[in-house]
Amino acid sequence: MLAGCVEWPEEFVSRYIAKGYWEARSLGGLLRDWAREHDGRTALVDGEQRWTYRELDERADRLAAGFRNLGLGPGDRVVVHLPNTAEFVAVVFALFRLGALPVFALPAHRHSEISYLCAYAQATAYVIPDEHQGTDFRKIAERVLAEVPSLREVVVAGEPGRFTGLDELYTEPCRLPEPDPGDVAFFLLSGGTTGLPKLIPRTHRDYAYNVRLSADNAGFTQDTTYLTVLPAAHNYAFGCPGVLGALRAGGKVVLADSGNPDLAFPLIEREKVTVSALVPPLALVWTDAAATTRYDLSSLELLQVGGARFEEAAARRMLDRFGCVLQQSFGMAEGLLAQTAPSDSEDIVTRTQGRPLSPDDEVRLVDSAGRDVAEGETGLLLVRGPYTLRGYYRADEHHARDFTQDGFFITGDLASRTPTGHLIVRGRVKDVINRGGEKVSADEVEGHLLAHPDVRDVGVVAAPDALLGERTCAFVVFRGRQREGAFGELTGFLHERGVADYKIPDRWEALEELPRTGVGKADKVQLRARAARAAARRP
Ligand code: J2J
Repeated sequence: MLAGCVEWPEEFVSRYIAKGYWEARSLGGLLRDWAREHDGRTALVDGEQRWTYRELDERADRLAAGFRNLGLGPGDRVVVHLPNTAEFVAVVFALFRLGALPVFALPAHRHSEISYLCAYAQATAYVIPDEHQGTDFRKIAERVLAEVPSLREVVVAGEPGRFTGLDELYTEPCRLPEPDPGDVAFFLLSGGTTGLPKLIPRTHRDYAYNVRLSADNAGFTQDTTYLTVLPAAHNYAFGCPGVLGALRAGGKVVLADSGNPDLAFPLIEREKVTVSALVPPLALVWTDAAATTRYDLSSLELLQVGGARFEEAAARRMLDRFGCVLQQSFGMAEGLLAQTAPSDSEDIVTRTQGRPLSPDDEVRLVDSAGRDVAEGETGLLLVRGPYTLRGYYRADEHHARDFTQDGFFITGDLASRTPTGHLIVRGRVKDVINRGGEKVSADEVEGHLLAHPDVRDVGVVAAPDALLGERTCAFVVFRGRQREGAFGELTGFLHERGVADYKIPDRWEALEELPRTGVGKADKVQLRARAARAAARRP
């Protein structure tokens, strides 16, 4: 396995293979099988572009050869920062075939995140669109290129400027050895447990299993049309079952740039979409918009909702409005995936986040002393299994904080379990704000703010919010007197540092001092209570 990654112990490897969970096929090889089986059927729809399975397969081969000509090879890290486009799918499969390792950045990321990711991964290449939603990604690339010594190539989908155009890369396919299915295929970005976001290595065989389990659970077939409105580079939309699940089944993937009903609903009608995956705020927006829409949404059979807590009342409203199957999803880029099943009762799908998908997902709920809690009680969720990581990439010094000695991943989530084995997410102990499914690491935002000369101390916490579930609230202690317009200036400062928009605090408050715990750390329990009171006063 790639240096810097933690392998499953041998007894687990043999068990997962013996039980048929892990197959001897790489992700790039799987696309070859799917293309052979589904050949002339439509695989991808992106605006007016339509690619068949054969076309996607050929493009992946020709691009793989192009990346090789650029000097990339097995094990090289490539930060892929593309929006939901057909090119995204072709690029990642090309890299899979070459054995180069895509690192999935989200479209909302900016210079700060990309620079961090490229340096952390020691990336040799960075793949971008020319421009997306008003941002020139080539400018991000210029800055990152100047800062990260390992970075050699920037590849641009669209107008390349001084860089290499993606279209120029397509060339005669060449024979490439199939990567070892047990090796890392790509990296996902962690939503954060503690500290800065970390990289999650996913292997070909563990991820293929994840896709197979979730596609089977959701009942994907050749007749599935999956609408991708969340970022395809996020685990949920990529492979739970998402884009890969639909391709595996021989279905059709429709790529959309956002979940805005003005864009999504006409696509549902035009492409006869049968399934899509949403985060809770988007589910609320869709439920409202569906009441008055003139578009025909009757093709929808299944709506998945996950990424953050989905209130029972909202779930029931959604069921009533759409009259299709609702599936709750509690997943994480680190692995574990719990989902309700289409055959579950209305109570189960509106009140729980479903059951772990593999019979070999070992889930423990423990108290602060690490003992299993009683049936029905809430505990810290630990997990070990055939598609859950055994260690973050190059994170030796934090390993003991994120994993138990016997290899359980400490998720930082609090959950309880019903007698039927369904999980209910109750909260979390990790220092992350879950802003409607988008994860904001408090440490990361605090670090940026502390870099401002006027800021002496800062504490970033979640405040409750009706639409997003949570919003980000920053408590700031200024050096000297707070200047007029100070919060506007801090917002501008974060923008200048290239921090993604969704991480900019929604609320600000100045304090003389931060409340402290007995050991002198910022008392986040008190700060959260304060943020909640403020939110109740001015929603
Ligand atoms: C409460 N919290 C949830 C839920 C995730 C499917 C769905 C989501 C993700 C995802 C994913 C939640 N209720 N239903 O990868 O495949 C919070 C938990 C979890 C963290 C993981 C998938 N579903 N969460 O959201 O890696 O705190 O993955 O640990 O972005 O989101 O975040 P992420």
